[in-house]
Amino acid sequence: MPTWNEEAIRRALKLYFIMGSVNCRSAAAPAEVLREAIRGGITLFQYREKGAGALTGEAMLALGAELRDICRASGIPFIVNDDIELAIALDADGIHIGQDDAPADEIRRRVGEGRIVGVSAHTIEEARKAIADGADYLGIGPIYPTSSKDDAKPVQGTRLLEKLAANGIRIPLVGIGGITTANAGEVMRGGADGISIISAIAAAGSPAEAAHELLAAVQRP
Ligand code: TZP
Ligand code: MG
Repeated sequence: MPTWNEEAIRRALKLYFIMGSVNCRSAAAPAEVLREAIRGGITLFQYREKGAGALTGEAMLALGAELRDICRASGIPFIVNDDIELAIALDADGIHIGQDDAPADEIRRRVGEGRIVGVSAHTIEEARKAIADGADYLGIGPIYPTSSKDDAKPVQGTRLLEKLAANGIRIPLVGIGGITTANAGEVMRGGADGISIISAIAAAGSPAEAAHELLAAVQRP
């Protein structure tokens, strides 16, 4: 298993694509959307099988294995959202957890050393706690309004990103929520190492073109 030092994680966070079957346009197969997104230049992928109509059980596992294999073939790290058993079953490169899940140190013990553990944080206190618990990176948001998460917290712009920087907090950070080519530069200037995206890639007419444009926006903030 590769070692994930801080710099490798920072680089991987640049264009972090998150997707499950419910995020794809109805006619588009998730595997094809992921292949296109990789072609467009995504640097990290998270399998997030959540929301109304999401797959469960064997079907969720089978799609996860298909998406993992696509990532492996292209050297893109594969992260699983929330589900420890699924992350282990898929031999994922990492897991992303929220504030309703167990603390990062407990999650790391359960998924095993060598896997990336990312944590969503909405306040500086949550960020400090996640860092103390050994998180590898933090997801900060929602930065802008999003319709991809039913229980999203209030929109906060780039305020928390800026507050973390002002407090000397240097853990790798990725912004999330409503990010598009039009506002990606603002997120990067706010102090993020990268952007995480669901709909601006998954629901795009061309996920490859969308990813390509987002990567350009991240690289020239
Ligand atoms: N967590 C905070 S906002 C969000 C998640 C999973 C959804 C982001 O999706 P989109 O479509 O990029 O706004
Ligand atoms: Mg959760």
